[in-house]
Amino acid sequence: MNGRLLIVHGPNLNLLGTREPEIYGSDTLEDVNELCRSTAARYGLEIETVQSNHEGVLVDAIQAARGAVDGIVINPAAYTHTSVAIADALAAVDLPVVEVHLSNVHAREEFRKHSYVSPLASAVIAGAGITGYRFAVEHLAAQLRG
Ligand code: DHK
Repeated sequence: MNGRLLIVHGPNLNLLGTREPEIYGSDTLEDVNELCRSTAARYGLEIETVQSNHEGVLVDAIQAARGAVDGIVINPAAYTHTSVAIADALAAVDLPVVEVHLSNVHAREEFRKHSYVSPLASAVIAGAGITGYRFAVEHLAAQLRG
């Protein structure tokens, strides 16, 4: 299978590895990207990745995904709970989306339980740590295979 996935990382995920490791683990963002890359390769898929701390940059990256990739894995991080703009961009590009959270957002503060992205996602994975990204890529690969 040939195809491409876009892996989108929201704000503060550039600090993975040093940021609250008891919540987010000790793997770095590069470790996450490498896991996505190696998992995707098993299915003949390539990945592109983007991380930004800026909402508009993430919106631009999602818009650019239309016609360029076959699916999106996104951890919108804090924008999960606040961003109508990111949700609207995901709806606009009409691609399969998997939402990933490293932590179990449902076992944390009340405000983390609401996601603007979840209604648009074909799967939502939370609390599996970095392995959640592997599950997300595998799920999209299965979906794309039909
Ligand atoms: C990452 C963040 O930065 C938080 O703002 C979210 C998410 C949870 C995660 O678990 O990966 O609330």
